[in-house]
Amino acid sequence: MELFQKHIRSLTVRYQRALALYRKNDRALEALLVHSGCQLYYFADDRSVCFQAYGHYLHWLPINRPDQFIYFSPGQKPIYFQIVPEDYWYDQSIKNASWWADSFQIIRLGAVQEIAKYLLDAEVGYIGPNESRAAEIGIDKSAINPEAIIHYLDYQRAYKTPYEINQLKEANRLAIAGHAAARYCFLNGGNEYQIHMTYMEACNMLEEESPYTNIVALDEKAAILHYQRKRRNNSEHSQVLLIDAGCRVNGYGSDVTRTTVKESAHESFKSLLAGMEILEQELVAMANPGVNYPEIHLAALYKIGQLLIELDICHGSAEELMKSHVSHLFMPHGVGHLLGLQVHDVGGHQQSINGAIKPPPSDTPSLRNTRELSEGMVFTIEPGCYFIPFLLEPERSQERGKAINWKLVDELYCCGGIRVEDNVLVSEAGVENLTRQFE
Ligand SMILES: [Mn+2]
Repeated sequence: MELFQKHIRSLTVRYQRALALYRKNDRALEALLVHSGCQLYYFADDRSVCFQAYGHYLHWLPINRPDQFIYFSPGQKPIYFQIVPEDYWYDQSIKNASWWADSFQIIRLGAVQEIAKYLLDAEVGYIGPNESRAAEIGIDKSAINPEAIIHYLDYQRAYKTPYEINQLKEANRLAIAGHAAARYCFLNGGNEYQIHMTYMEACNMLEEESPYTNIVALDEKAAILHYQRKRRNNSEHSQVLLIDAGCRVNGYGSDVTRTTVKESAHESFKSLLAGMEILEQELVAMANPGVNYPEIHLAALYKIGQLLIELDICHGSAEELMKSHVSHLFMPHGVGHLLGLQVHDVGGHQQSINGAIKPPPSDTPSLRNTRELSEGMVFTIEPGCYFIPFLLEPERSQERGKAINWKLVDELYCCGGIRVEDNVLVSEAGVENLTRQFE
């Protein structure tokens, strides 16, 4: 697979630059060892925690397994230290597919400690989640996750190679098949559990293979942003489904949310959903090179204010609702985040390779992306509008609560809320919606 080879070549250039940046007490590093991570266990138990390999390791290799290592040294083919312990409790075999395996010199070992003899006297840095593992291999403490290198790598992760974009597209194609099946299940009376299982089956996916825990919320539960349960009770009278669910392909996750209503749902809520669908696509169209991501966030709040006024859910002007933060009560999260090997990908607040941070606006501390958009970036656009009693009720007796039509809000609490989320690529041509192209 030529695209993967090109991807590895791009990574090679990045890692060379990252190494060039590092110099501490006049010492340079000659090589980097990138670790997938260690298997974790629950306290006082032999049951293991579901393993998720570290992002910078997955960037090189689509093998989601503990204690695998990439050894990068400039001018040398990257080495994959493939650790395959002898074990009859678990399947430890790893199948090397030529499309990725050809890009590495593969050294198969039975135990992590055997790596040490390959490192010899080289000054090797360690990139990974487990310091004690690094120490076992003989890495100097000062060379574990050197800040300058991590900042550089985190920052660059936002720019996807054509190989990565292909993985993200495929992850979207699969997710859309799942969303279509979930919608059908809901319209035919399925409960949260059944909708969840239908989604998983349509994506041909196990829970541990999914990029994040599916959010499958009916009616009032749609107002809980990360609602994590799956109710099995009778749901034939449910009016609203909010499902936030993705798929993972070679480590790359999609992150897609759809809201569906039945014909019999509250008229105002149906209009709100129609408005949110349009609004979301307007926001996607804004995502051009040179735009600061927080501008899209502010536009979302403004447009939601307009929509709430148009539908008589709020009174006044969109400017007033922004100023009084009433809009924020209806969308209390950021409009999206960087996407890739992690669903909330790294480097969202970083402004440069040296780690300078631009924090999110103080009224939306959960905005996970404050970067300026440029070609190759992939992120989500996910405006939402919710009826959250916890946020709205205290305003009933307050001055700014006068801007809210409480009679209508009381009727809409049972509908929960709306979120519409697509995955977006900034391309040469401007914007590419990685999600809607499969619908
Ligand atoms: Mn998301």
